[in-house]
Amino acid sequence: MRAAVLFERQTPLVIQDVELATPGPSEVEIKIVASGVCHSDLHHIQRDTTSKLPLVLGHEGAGIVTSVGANVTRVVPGDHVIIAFGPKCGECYYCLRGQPYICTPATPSRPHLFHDGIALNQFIEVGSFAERVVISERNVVKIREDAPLAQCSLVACGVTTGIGAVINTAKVEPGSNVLVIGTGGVGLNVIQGARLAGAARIIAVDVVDKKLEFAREMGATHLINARTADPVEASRALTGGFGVDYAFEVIGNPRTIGQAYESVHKGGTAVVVGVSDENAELTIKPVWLMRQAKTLIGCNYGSTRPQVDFPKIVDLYMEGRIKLDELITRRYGLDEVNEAFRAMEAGEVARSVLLPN
Ligand code: PAD
Ligand code: ZN
Repeated sequence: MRAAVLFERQTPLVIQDVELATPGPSEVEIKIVASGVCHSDLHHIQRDTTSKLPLVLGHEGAGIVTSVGANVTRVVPGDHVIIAFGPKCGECYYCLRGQPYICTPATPSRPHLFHDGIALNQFIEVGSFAERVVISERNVVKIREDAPLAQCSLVACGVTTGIGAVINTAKVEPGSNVLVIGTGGVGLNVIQGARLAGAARIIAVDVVDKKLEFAREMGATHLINARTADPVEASRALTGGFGVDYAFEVIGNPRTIGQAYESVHKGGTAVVVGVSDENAELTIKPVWLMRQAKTLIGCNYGSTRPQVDFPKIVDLYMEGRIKLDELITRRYGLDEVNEAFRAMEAGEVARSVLLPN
C-alpha cells in the first residue's frame, strides 16, 4: 500500500510503497477514507521536533475497519470509525484520572510499517497519510454510519481540539466575551465552540482576510486583522475598555500567547492551544499573574475523552448544531499532500482533506 513518508526534515513528503503488518491481538486495520491536513503535521516537517524519522504523518483520520485482532471487542470489520491520536494505554496515572490526552504509556507500541526492511514511525500512533493503518483498538472510536467520513475525519483533531478547548478546558459560560487569535483549521472550531457555549461576543483575530471571512461564517461576531490593528487594544475597545473573559491562542507563538494573556480582564482566562517551537520561551510578570488573578492554561487535544466526545460531536453535526462542510475548502489525493501543505501556509484553505483511496 502507499503512504506519504517524511524521510528528512524540511523536505517534501515522498509517496512510497510500504508493507503493513497484520493487526496484533488488540489492534485494528482501517482503510483510510479521509485524513485532514493539520498544522501540527507541518510543524514536524519544518521544525526539529522530538519525533523520530522516517515518519508517516497524518493524525486526523476516519475510515472503515477492514480487519481486527483476536481480542478486539470494540469494533468489527465494516464499522465506520474516527481515529483518536496519541497513546491511550488506559492504565497510566493520566488515563485513570480521565486525561487520556496526556497518556504516558509504560511501553511503546510496536512498529506496523516497513519500507526496504526499515521500520517507519506512525505520527502520534496514527500515520493516516496512508491508504491503511494498523493501530491500537483503544484509538478507534466507532461512529454512526450515516455520517459522512470526510467531514468526520476533522473530528479526529481540529474540531475536537477547538470545541474541546472551549467546553472542556476553559468551560466558557453563556454570555462570555471570547477572543480567538488565529482562525485556521483549529481556531475556526474554537469559534464554533464559543458559539455552542453561548458566548456573547466572539472576536476573531488573524492576519489573512480570507481566514477572517471563514471566521465570520463559523460564528465570529467581530473581526480584527492583526496587520492593521493591535488585537489587545482592539478587543478592549470592543468590550467597553474592559477586556475579554476568555482568550484562545491558536497559532503557537509566544508573542500571540502574550496578546491572549494581556487581552483578558482581571480574573480572566487565557488558553494556549497553539503548539510553539520546542525551545520557545514565554515571559510573563509573575506579580501581575498574582495581582490580576488571571489564569493561563494549556490545552492538549481539547482535554478530550475521545470515546465520549467524538460520537457527541458527530451528533451535533448531524443535528445541524455545528458546521463541518464549510471547513473543507479542498479535497486532495494522497500524492497531492505537499500541495495541501502549501495551500495551508498560503492561507488559501480553512482545512483540506486527503482522500488516499
Ligand atoms: P492553520 O495554519 O490552519 O491556522 C493558523 C492561523 O494562524 C492561520 O489562519 C494564520 O493566518 C494565523 N496566524 C499566523 N500568525 C498570526 C498572527 N501573528 N496573528 C494572528 N493570526 C496569525 O493551523 P491549525 O489551525 O491547523 O493549527 C493551529 C495551531 O494549533 C498549530 O500550532 C497546531 O500545531 C496547533 C494544534 N494544537 C493542538 C492541541 O492539541 N493543542 C491540536 C491541533 C493543532
Ligand atoms: Zn492536529
